Amino acid sequence: MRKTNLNKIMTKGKAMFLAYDQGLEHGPVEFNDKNVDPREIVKIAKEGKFNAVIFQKGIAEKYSEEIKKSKVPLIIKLNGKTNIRGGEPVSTQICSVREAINLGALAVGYTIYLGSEYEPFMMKEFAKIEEEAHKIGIPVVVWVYPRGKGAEKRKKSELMAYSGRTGLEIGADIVKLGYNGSKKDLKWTVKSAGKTKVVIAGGTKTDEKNFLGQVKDIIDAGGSGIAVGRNVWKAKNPVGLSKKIKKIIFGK
Ligand code: FBP
Repeated sequence: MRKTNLNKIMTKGKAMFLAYDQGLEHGPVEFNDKNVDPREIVKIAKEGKFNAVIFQKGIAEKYSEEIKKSKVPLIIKLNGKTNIRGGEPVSTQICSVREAINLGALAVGYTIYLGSEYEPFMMKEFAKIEEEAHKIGIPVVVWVYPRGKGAEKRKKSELMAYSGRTGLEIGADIVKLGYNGSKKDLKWTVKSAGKTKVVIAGGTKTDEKNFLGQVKDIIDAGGSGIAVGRNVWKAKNPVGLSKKIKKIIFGK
């Protein structure tokens, strides 16, 4: 087992990741003429000094030249789904650890819907990925999103900390979760996640002040940063906003 090196995708335990898998998760409805082009995202990630950019394998392969040239570290999401099917949420593996590494990934990501009828299936797929990636020292990021029948019955405050703890228990290096808006809950979540780093997702586009407030909350709570998409690449000035995020996370 090789030691997992987080330094390639984090700076002293902190990170800002630019997520761009929404084309699969939500469809191009999220995009405008500019940000529909993955090259625009690579540009924002580079100029905004993100620690890494997160793509699905198709974009990683078709835009490999641009990604390599930018020198922005790459995280490849190994599972995904569209929002067309409906029903109990389930996300299936569509890329292997080996394929991701061959495409230049320095870390891999996977989503688990906690509380879904299909939770055991995703746990099992994740376990194989985690074992394979850690055997060769590749960091694993897990998106833990409570959804589906089981999650509906539980309190949001409980679920956020449970998501963080799940990341630790299943062997993720970084757990990405949705922020419920309570700083107190977020502190408990970070504590519950122990040595697993916690980053928050951005969610639907909100005003800049509100979004930067969330970034501050995660840092105040002892968390590691953000893995954000829409709030950055949908912003009027994505690079300008990235600089503000960077200042909150890294103090400069
Ligand atoms: P955002 O910052 O745009 O919310 O991105 C974070 C993310 O986890 C993406 O990686 C993913 O595509 C999307 O949210 C999933 O969205 P949803 O919450 O609708 O499933």
